[in-house]
Amino acid sequence: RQVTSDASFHSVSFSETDHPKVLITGGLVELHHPVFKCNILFHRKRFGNNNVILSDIRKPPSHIFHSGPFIYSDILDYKNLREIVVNNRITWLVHYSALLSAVGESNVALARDVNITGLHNVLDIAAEHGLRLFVPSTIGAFGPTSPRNPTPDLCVQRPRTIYGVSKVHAELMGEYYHHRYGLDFRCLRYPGIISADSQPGGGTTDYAVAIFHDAVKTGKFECNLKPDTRLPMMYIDDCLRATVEMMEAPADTLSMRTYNINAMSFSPEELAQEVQKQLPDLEVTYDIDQVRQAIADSWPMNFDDSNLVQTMLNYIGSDSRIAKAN
Ligand code: AKB
Repeated sequence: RQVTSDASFHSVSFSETDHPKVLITGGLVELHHPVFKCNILFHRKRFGNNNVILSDIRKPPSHIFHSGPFIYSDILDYKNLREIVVNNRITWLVHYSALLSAVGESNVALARDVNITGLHNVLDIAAEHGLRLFVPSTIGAFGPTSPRNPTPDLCVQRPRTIYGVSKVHAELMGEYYHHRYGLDFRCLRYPGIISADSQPGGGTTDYAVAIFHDAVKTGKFECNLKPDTRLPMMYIDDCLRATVEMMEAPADTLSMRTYNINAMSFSPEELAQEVQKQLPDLEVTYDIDQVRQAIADSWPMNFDDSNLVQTMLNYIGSDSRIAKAN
């Protein structure tokens, strides 16, 4: 699959009156995916500045604060979250709050609260108010007994991290609420997300973000995974495009509610070689973090996302505007 640097969309446009009102929960700093900052800017550009509300428990940096609506929201505070949804007439909820894999292992109690209790609040509020809900899952929802090369959508899922356990729980709870209460739950299992303009966020795949920062700043990079550790990765623009397309897809085109999404797989030594093509003086050394290495060794090496590809092809095929344009 080709990785694109430009997020060109399947062209669904929203009029002034039918646009979704989106609330994005979570994570301005280390609690979060590197996806976040770009996601805000991206959703705002697409749906209109005032129709995307960013929320967190932390004070946002000024460029985020001034770029559009920001609101205090604690996903562990059910009443607060509900009030925001009601007062702002939210229709779509994108739930990014989560502690990632490595940081989750260093604070299991907090990870359990944020990733599991927080999810319960979000599910109940979304079901109660008829929201469309997106919750990202991850390659970390698989474990050492899952097939690793490739990993299909449906197979054994016995992760060994609190992050992975909480994400399997999120997938199953979301699907249960869908079948039981008709909740419009949507979920993509993200690979490691690579973005040059965000900081690593407590994940196992963080090295693939850190290498760019360190290469430019110091010309040296110390990798905490073994050189041949192969993991699925995705460029941020591709991830954002896919997420919005998943949210926009008509419900009847979705054959499942939780899909793998794939782009590429590489190892630290392969990434280092590519970066060295641009910065030949970059020095790369290895100092293995045993916790992260054990996590990475239990995760997929290659992801099979053929079900998602088929669903998106059906979606595009079913859209008469696209059919006419072609
Ligand atoms: C992590 O490494 O924990 C995350 C992920 C793959 O979900 N980036």
